Amino acid sequence: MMNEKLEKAFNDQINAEFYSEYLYLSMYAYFERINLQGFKNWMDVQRQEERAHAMGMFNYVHERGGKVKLQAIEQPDTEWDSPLAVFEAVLKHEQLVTSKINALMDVADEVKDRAAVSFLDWYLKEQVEEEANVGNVLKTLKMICNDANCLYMLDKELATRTFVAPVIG
Ligand code: OFO
Repeated sequence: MMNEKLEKAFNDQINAEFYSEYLYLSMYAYFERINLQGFKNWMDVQRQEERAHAMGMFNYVHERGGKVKLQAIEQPDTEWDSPLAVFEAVLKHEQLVTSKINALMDVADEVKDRAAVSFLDWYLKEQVEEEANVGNVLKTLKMICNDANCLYMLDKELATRTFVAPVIG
């Protein structure tokens, strides 16, 4: 059986991961509108990763005898001023998710669920990687955001990102 407080914290995080998928899908729609197909592809891969993160926790709660309670997903933003503004929002969002995973780990610690702490370790490492990846795109955008040619080159690079289903835990 899963501790009740921890179960609630996991359910909140499942919601946050589904919200992340929704947010990146909204960014995908933005890039479709402004016809940056590589950026759109990057968002598509990102949203698939978020779905995998949500389902990883979803399955884990069941595996531990807990109850998954899905919650309403908040409406994400739909408009941004530029690709740079999008990636600034992505970094801010990922930093928020990192703090949420840390808080979830604190609950697992508090109720002395070592197995959950060890499971969540994967998510923490994933956040470090995600923040670094987003930070790199952001750095490039900050250098080139006024140059259409460079934006085009970056779009080509982002078009090469592919989704690889993560092995969680
Ligand atoms: Fe689920 O890693 Fe981003 O938010």
